[in-house]
Amino acid sequence: MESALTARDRVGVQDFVLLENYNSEAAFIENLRRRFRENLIYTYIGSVLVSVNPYKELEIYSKQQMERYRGVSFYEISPHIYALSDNTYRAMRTERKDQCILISGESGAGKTEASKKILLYYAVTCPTNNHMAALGDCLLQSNPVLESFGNAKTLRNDNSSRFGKYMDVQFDFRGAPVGGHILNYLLEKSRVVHQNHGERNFHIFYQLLDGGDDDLLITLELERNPQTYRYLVKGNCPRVSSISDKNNWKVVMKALSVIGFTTEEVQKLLNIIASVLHLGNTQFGEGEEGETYITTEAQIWTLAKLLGVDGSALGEALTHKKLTAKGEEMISPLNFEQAVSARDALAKAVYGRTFTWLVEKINHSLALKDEIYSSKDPSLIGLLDIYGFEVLQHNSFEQFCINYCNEKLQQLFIELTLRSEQEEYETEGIAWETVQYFDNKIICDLIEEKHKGIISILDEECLRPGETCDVSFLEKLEDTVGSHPHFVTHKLANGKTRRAMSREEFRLLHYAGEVNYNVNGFLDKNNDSLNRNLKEVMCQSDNQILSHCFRREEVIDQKRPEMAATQFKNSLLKLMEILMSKEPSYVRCIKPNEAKQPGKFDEVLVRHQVKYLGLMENLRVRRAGFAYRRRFEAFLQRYKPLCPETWPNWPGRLADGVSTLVNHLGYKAEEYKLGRSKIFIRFPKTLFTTEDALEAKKPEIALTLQTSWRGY
Ligand code: AD9
Ligand code: MG
Repeated sequence: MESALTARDRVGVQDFVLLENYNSEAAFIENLRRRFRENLIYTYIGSVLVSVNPYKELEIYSKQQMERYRGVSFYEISPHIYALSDNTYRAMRTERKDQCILISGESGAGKTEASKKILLYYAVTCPTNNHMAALGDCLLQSNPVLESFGNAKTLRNDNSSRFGKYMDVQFDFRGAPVGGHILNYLLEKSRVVHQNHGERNFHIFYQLLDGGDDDLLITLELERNPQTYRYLVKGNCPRVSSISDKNNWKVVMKALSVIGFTTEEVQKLLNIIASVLHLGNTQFGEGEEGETYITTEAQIWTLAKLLGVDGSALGEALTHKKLTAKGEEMISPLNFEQAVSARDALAKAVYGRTFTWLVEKINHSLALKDEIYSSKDPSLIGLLDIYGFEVLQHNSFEQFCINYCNEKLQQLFIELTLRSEQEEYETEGIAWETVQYFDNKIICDLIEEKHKGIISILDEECLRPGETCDVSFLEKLEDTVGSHPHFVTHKLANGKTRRAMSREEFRLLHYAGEVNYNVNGFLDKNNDSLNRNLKEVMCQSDNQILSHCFRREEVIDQKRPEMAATQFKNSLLKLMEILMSKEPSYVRCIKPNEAKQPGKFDEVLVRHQVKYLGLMENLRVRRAGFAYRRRFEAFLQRYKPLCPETWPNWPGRLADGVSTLVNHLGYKAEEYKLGRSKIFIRFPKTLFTTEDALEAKKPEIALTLQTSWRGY
């Protein structure tokens, strides 16, 4: 039999707190690498689960595996996303406190896959409620729908989430899932009209063209070839080898019907998707006097039919804008660029609002229906799967928002892990030792502070009358936050120019690394406005989805809605409140290589993520005092065979039993402390020695102990 030591050498430790050299990043990464090589993709840092994307199907997600983890203590068997799911569920049930699972990591690291596995675990293992038997299905089926409309192939991930998602699962008093609710965050709408090379638009477009039957495509007046559509050709990437658009189309159509979309609603939804494609093919010409006209007349009629609006009004609204000056309405023609941008703005608005409608509609199906349940306060588990930190060749407004969101989550992580660690020491009556860590609050403030932060400056610039442009925004930033230690532009303090940066960029020194943002398009994207006459046309649509999305009040109400970045900021602040009110668990996902390949562990890439996810700090905090902690009963139960006085049973107080046991084992005073309900052990070595003693005693006591917690 392989000795315990060699097993540890081969597969590493299953909890980083057990690393002898917990301050060494090299040891940390070596442990990850060993485990990854053995297909052991999960490792703990205390209660945090670190997951490395295997980029291959592992046979660890079966129903039998789910059963293995049900009700079993977190540390007794190998780390798993199911262990974390189960632990969270039990904490919700026993402590009657709402929980949330925060999944973070960069694009392609496995966040969405992790969230789906958690949801599946609950759908399969939780008791079902006869009234609500279909709810688990609805919960699960919401994923393919939202992925179809909200995910896309990017250079980093073939199925990249282009929106943030927070989902609450509600449980009744028996622990059966009875309801759900989704909050969505900032869909990357710019993708509807533009994609970078090698990337695609949202999956649904390709699914419809590949999977929709001939009759459907005829009705929608669509060609099968995606390359026919200007909104689909930009990335020059109509097919993705890892994706079957045809099969996924079937999956999505089925999912829509399970969730409760009627045939009519699906038809209306598809009309909208098709209309976006036709909109992209609507082209303009320039007349002799600079006026713009539509060169694709026939397209406009198809488009109007699909959008359920009047064709000539639509044509007029795409080429003219309506202004109100001194109480009088005036129509003024758009120039070529303005018409193109009005068309693109309409496509983005139509798609973006339809996506929000989809989420609302799904929420409607997931809502607690039965009064019995809504009258009682249900318990919740929230799942957060939000876009990961992103650094592209060219970073724009979207990356700015995504990375800001990751800063906020990191801040929450720091606050909550430190806070909970501190609280645990306090409740157990053990002195707390301070750990140095980088607090990224300074970067969050730089972005979000009222009046002085980047978002406020951006808003001001959007609202300032007169000539404003992206570059004037950059100048304003330089004036206001130019001296901030996390902000850099091409201007050096000595008045010289930093050559490596263009005059259109600013750089933020994020907690996760440096990112250069190009200000081109910032104002437009933040403004996110649609000409009033386009809104007027749209709110008269006889497509119910669109008339729901474009309200009359919006046209009548002249008050300017919040700008995009401020809206996002406010929704994130609300999200932080929601998360702060719950007991958090963390999944920290790591991407092993850029090539999306199995078996490849790129050390530089992994090291970078370990750094910016703050895993070393997390480990240091966890190890600040004690490497290992267990409740008295768990500790005694496991090690009692090692002491004649505690074996087979200790009749007295648990704390005395543990004390007797560790005295017998020869623990020195500096090696451990007894809290109120837990034993804290300072060094992993102490525990390894105890584990080895238990291993040696196994044949003698003929015990069927659980698998050793430390090996696998
Ligand atoms: V993004 O920020 O939305 O761009 P995610 O969500 O972090 O990103 P995702 O979960 O989509 O990444 O994972 C990317 C791909 O990695 C998946 O499509 C799978 O092919 C692969 N993956 C991720 N996790 C697992 C896993 N546990 N087992 C097998 C996996 N494959
Ligand atoms: Mg994702």
